[in-house]
This record gives sequence, C-alpha cells and structure tokens, in this order.
Amino acid sequence: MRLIRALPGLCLLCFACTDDGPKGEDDGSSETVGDGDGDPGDGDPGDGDPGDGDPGDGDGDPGDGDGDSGDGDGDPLPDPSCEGIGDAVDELGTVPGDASLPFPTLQHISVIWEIEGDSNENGTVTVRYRSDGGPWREGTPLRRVPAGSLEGFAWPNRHAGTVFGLSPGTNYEVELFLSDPDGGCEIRTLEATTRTRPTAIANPRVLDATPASFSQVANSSEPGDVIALGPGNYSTFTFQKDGTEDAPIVILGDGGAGGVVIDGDVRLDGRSHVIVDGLTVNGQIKFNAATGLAIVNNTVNANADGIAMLTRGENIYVADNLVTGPTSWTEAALGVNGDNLGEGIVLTGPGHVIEHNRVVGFRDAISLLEDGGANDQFSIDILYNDIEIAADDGVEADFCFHNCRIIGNRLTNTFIALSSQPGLGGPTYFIRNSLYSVILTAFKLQRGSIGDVVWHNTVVKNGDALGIYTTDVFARQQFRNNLFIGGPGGEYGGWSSGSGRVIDLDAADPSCDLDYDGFGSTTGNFVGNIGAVSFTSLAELQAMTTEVHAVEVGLDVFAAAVGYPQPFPALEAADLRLAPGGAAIDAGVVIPGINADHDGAAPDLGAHELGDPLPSYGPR
Ligand SMILES: [Ca+2]
Ligand SMILES: [Ca+2]
Ligand SMILES: [Ca+2]
Repeated sequence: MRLIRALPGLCLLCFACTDDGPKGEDDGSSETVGDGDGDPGDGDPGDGDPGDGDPGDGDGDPGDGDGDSGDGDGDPLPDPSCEGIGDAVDELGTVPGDASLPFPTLQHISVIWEIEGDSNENGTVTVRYRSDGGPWREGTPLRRVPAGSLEGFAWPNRHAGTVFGLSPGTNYEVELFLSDPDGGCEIRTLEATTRTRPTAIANPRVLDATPASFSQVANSSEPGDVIALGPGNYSTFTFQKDGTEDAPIVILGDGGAGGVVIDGDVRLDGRSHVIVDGLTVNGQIKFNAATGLAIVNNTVNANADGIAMLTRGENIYVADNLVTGPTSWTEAALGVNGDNLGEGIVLTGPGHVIEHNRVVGFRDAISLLEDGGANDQFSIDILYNDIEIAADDGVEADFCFHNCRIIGNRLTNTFIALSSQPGLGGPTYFIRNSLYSVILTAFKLQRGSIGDVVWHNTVVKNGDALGIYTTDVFARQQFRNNLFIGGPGGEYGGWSSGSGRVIDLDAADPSCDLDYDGFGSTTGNFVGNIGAVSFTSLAELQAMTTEVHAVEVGLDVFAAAVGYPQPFPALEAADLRLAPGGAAIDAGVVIPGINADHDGAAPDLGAHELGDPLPSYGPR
C-alpha cells in the first residue's frame, strides 16, 4: 500500500462501504497477490548463506520460530476460526478491506491489511505462515494502525506488521486472522516469495578490464557478464548498461585488497540489476532512481556521503561494505549543527536491504530521507551493521511509512543512536540492537513520531538511560524486553546527556505502552517520569505506570566487565551479553515470532538471550 500525501480537504476518515460488503464468515479464501513491484520470487536459487548469523537460522535471533504455538509446549498451532463472530454492525466493528504483502525482502515479508471501522481499535490480526509443504509457524501479530497524518503524509486505517526471520528465495503462505469483538472477522491467506541476494549467473562471460580498457569494456557488456577489473587506479565512471533480474551485470574488483582503486565516484544513476562487488572507491557510490542493484564487499573511503541514492529506487541490496567517512569523534562534531559531514549509507524507496556493513565516521551512519525527500520508505531492512562514530544519528530511520526493520545492529560512540523522527504510523521496528556509548538519546522518537516498536534492545549510555527530549507528543510506541542503563551525565559540545534518570519521557502520550523492561542508573537513584507521572523507585514505576513488570538492573547484569561510558575519547565496542543469574534473565515476555525459542522460563531482557553467541556484526 502506498502512503498517500495528505491533500487539503481530503477526508481520509470517510467511510465508503465496499461493494461486496463485509464477510462475516470464515470463507477460507486463499488469494495470491501481486505486490506491484513485479519482481519478488525471481526463482533464483538460495544464496547459499543460511547459518551466517542472520535471523531465522536458529541462532537465537528474532523470528526463528520453533514451529509450534509459541508457548513452548510443542503443540501444533490451532486453526483460526470466525465461528460465532458476526459482521460489523456499526463503526466499532471491522470491515476488512484490501490486504497485501508489499516488497518482500530477503528475510522479511511486510503485511498491510486495510480496514474500515474499528473506531475503538480493539480488532486484532494474528499471523501464521509456512513455506511450501512445511508446518504452520506462528508469526508476529500485526500492529493496529489507525488512520492518521503527520508532517505532510497520511495513511489509512489498517493493520500492519512483518513476518520475521524468513529464508531467502522461498515462497510463503501468510495466513491472516482478523477478528474484532465488536463484529467483523476474516481469515485471508496471501502468498509472497522472499528475494535472494543478487549474484552472478553460473558460468558467466568474463570481460577483463584495465584502467585503459575499462570504458570500452563496460560499454560492450551485456546482461550476465562479469567485468573483472585488473589491478590499477581507475578514473571516476558512470556505468551505462543494465542487467536483468536473472542476469545481472557484475563489476568485480579484488575484494578490497587495494589493488583495484577508483579515484573518484562510481555512478549508476537509473541503472537496474548491476552488482558492484569488491572495489575500493575513494569517493562515493551513487545511484539515484536505481532498481535491484547490489553494492557488496566494497571499501568506500568517502569525502561526504558513502553509498547514496537520493531519489526513489527499489530493492537495493547493500551488504558487507566497509564505509569510512570524514567525521571524527569530537565534541565539536556533535549534533545537527555540529562539525560533521556525510551519510555513510543513505537510501529512499521501498524494498532495500542494508546488512552487515561496517560504517565509521559520519554525521549519520545509515539514513533514510526526510520530509519531501522521503519516497515510499517501507519494507526496508537495516540488519547486523557495525556502526561507530556517528556525530548525529547512528541509524536515522526517519519518515518510515511502515515496516522498517532495524534489527541486530551494534552501535558504538553515537550522539543519537536510533532515530524515528517521525514514524508515520508504524510499525517502525527496532529489535535486538546493541547500543554502547550513546550521548544524547538512544531512541529519538520526535516530531510527533507514531507507532515505533522497540523490543529487546540493550542500551548503555552516558546520562539518562531512556530519554526523549521534545515537547512534540509521541504516541503508540511499544517497548518490551529492553535494557536501559545510564549514569551520571555531562555536557558534551553544549549538549547535556541528562542527570542519570532512568526514564525521561515528558511528551509520551498515554497510548505509549512500556512494560517488561529493565532500567538502571549507576548513580544509584531510580527516578524518572513517563508523561506527567513521576516516580522515585522501582515500586512506584511498577505501581504508577504501564511498566508493571519492570526490573532494576546495573552494569553487573553483563558477563563481561562493561565500563560506564564516558564518551571521549572514543570507546571500543562492548560485549553486552548477560551473565547468568542476574535481574535481566527470564524477565521478559514472549512475543510470537520474535523470541519463542528463548531459553529458561522466559525471554531475557536486552539484545542477547543467555547462551546465544554474539551475532556477526559488520562484513561477513
Ligand atoms: Ca472494534
Ligand atoms: Ca540523514
Ligand atoms: Ca531466558
């Protein structure tokens, strides 16, 4: 579903009953949808890299469901049923509309189900999914997203969410069970195929190139060719040929050994299905309005932006690059007006996957675009990147339309770690990120952000543990199973990191839903506020807010000796895995499709379940 721009006088809340009327019975309909992008399910073989630390490969990352009901008892999932649920009779009930699975990525499928009604927002959509012939697995329930508008964008009344932890190149049935206690029920099954990592065809024609012959060779290339660059220094170039989805053109260097160097920018504007693999680029790799490119295994030494697409493109794959920028870690560099420069990886458009990159020394390490530059920013994966020294934002997932997934990243030495400024209804998922040495805020949910989902993150920062410093009310956030640890604050480049409060959320709307999180401050105090409710102890936090199951934690929850982060000079990345027996162990709540494979009595708080290996951060 495309988000539509708000137009003056356009009433997005108007009811327009559909011609076919509500379906109150379980019609068991099974539909196969085209999602409009023309290219999921390209039939390529798998990329051969399961087991590489990505989600879904049994390593304890999100979404590697165990195939049962999620309660750990191994019973098969019950079939959903609409028996006994009538049609909607008023605006409290739900009238189901269009459902779609737009822009599958390699490991995730986005789900959108538009509805009418349900003004009391108590309708639910639960999810089961299966690959061909496999057992049903329990997915993550969709988020209820009422119609809204923000910063010039608007979205319709719907449910939205993601099926997590899938295998690349696999066809899935996704069964959606919508029900509303006020009336309205339907079971709808859709199909989609996850994408595969773009790779060269088998037995390609290999075109050898040198700095002298490259231009001619490049212009003679055809779909399926591999252009193999010999050692030498190449001039900046603009590539002019397109591959196809089944037969991409590969521009192949030496994998960063340093013998194949591009002295200047690599441009692929408007290109489709080209793979740029293994170059050393002293400049940027830029490709406005491109489709299906893969930018992999490169070393980018950037003067400003590193890897950039600044107009809408689709299904870009950016992985295993080392991207180094011009911003150094100083107090003068901090903040929106600081002495900082460049975005490490910046894209707009749907379907992108940015994974396993190492990005060091930028204003924003990984960024989407903002305001009028934001185009269809949905179905975007930002996974397992290793980010250091971001003088503004580590991951700026601003203006996400829905289903942006920021999972399993490690961030060290960032002014702001993760940004959703704003989320446009959501869900914008932040899951199992490991954040160490953050100065201002770990989650910048500002400009009235709506619908951010914050699960299983670990935060160790200077100053306030969880603070969002804005008067713009943010709403409909959900926090579960996170660890937030702060301590004595300071002033850095004119910015205060806070006084060591455990929570400072002045502008939290009552719809914000926080529970099962762990908080601590090395000050020894346990004070804070959520909206107008202030607390001075864990007992008060539990009694007076939604954090009924909160626990108090300290740096001793970690197995390694984790130092309290004084931000300067830059710190080494920290190992934030838990020690046995601490307050974070088994203190979480089960989230279907995310952590049902936990060990022990319940999920642990933070990014790492006890006993799981560290994910593979950065290039593989
Ligand atoms: Ca309802
Ligand atoms: Ca940015
Ligand atoms: Ca556990």
